[in-house]
Amino acid sequence: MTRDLKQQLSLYLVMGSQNCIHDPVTTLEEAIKGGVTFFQYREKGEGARVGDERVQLGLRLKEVCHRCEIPFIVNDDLQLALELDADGLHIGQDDGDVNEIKRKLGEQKILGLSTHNVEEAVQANKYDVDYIGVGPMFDTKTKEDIEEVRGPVVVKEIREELPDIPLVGIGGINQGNAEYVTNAGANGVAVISAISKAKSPKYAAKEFNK
Ligand code: 3NM
Repeated sequence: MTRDLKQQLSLYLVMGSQNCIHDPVTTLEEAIKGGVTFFQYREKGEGARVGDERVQLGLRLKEVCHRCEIPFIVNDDLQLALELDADGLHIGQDDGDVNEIKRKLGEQKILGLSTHNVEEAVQANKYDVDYIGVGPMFDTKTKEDIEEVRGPVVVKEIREELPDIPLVGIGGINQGNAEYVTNAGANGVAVISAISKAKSPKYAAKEFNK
């Protein structure tokens, strides 16, 4: 796990059991075989596991990530990240004091922050965050409360302001449109359904790397 963060972000799978059509542990294993380089456990929304089941699935998914030497990140929930001893945490704009969260998480851990425009990205860069997510790139049915879709042009605008910040695009990205996001300057793409709902998550991931 010593690779450069920007490289590690190249194919970022975000997922919880509620997003999967196959067993989530198998989905993750297959996706990593196909080339996924970073993973976020996002057990959230309708049908998501709660309580101890959420913790137990997290432990199993972390074990897969570590066996395959990719980072295991937890969505939103600092307490869960600490309990699972995750490699990092991904938070949204309304999740609280970013620097305080990083301090509680641990300075050596990875902290990601969702952003939606240049202003939020510039602000994120002043905080102690390791990478930013930028979305939504395209329309998506996976998340209901998305911001206005402005597309890869937002990545381009952010890249012009912040040439060095590790950045992934998210929202509606698939094997056919991912190149617009990376061509705009993203270090990688973060996807849910294009891999988690694929008949073959391994093949689906491979198709991104073409
Ligand atoms: N965040 P899919 S869009 C988790 O815009 C998430 O910040 C978004 O799912 C944002 O790859 C999104 O299936 C859902 O479109 C991404």
